[in-house]
Amino acid sequence: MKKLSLLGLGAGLLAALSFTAEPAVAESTLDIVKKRGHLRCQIGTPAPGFYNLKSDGTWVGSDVSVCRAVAAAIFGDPNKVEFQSVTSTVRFTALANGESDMLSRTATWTLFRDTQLGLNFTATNFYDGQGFMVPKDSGIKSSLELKGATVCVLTGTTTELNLTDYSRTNNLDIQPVVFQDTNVRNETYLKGGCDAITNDKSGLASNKAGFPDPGAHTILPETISKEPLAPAVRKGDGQWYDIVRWTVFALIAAEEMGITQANVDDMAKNPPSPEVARMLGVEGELHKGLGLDKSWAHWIVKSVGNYGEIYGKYMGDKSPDGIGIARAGSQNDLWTRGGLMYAPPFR
Ligand SMILES: N[C@@H](CCC(=O)N[C@@H](CS)C(=O)NCC(=O)O)C(=O)O
Repeated sequence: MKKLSLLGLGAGLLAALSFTAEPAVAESTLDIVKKRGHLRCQIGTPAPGFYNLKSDGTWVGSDVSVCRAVAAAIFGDPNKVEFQSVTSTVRFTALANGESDMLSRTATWTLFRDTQLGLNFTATNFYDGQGFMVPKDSGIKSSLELKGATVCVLTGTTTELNLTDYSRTNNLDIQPVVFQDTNVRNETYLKGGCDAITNDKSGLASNKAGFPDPGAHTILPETISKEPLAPAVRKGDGQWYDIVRWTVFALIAAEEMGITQANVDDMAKNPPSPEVARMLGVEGELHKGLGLDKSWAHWIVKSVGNYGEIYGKYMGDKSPDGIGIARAGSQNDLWTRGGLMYAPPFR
């Protein structure tokens, strides 16, 4: 009897082994992307800072730059991307269904999303938190004054869930006014259809920057949640997960090592340190595990710059495309300056 059940266990193990071995022979996401000739990257509907559509039809922004960086890592060309602009409501199903290869659109990394939607979040590229914005002439100075207020919010978001938590915790009896479309939500707020708007604070800065009179609105001081925003991939392809994750790390590490879009060619010719040499593919074989060319990280920085350059262009206040969020000393600064941006070693 004992022997039999052990045999049974052995057969079960064998069956399990042959089953788990199957995905290894299936075509990898990297192969599919290479064969197709471009990356399919999901972003949001136009929002300054993250993913903005220029009048000539090109997408720009910090989340857009991550898509371009992954394309550069694979093809050496940041333009080999098909951008899929989707709303918050459908984003996760569209990725899980295989309509896109990755998602890079202000998506908060949570336990539920990371484990129950067929997705994996890769690496946080913006630490955010939820806040409220009100018309300046309302005189409201704190979100704790929003008792009984109507608040415009997007559905399918952590924003909607946090709003309910915050209202319950503080007995505010807030009345959510729920939208699927960012533009309709913004228009409703601007017409006075709700007392406040709630969003990630970077999202509020983005919304404000797009309003006809940005100075007429105030972002209230409270931050009511943690919103680590991170690109996500479909579960089940570890190499693809690593490619997207290490693309984000390459952007951060490049800033830490002082590698910029302007100096990356010189750095590769004359690396100032062994780690720069390894990262830029001049020494070692680090690219092999990713299945990419040895110049993958060089191509990334050459194409989109390092993390700080991207931040300065799109999230900061030093360029016309920026949305004016100060970085110095914030969570989005490098760890060497007191922030949370930290990449594991390139070795
Ligand atoms: N971080 C939150 C909120 C995401 C969110 O809705 N972000 C806004 C930022 S402005 C957005 O994407 N709006 C555009 C859209 O929904 O297409 C989440 O992951 O649920």
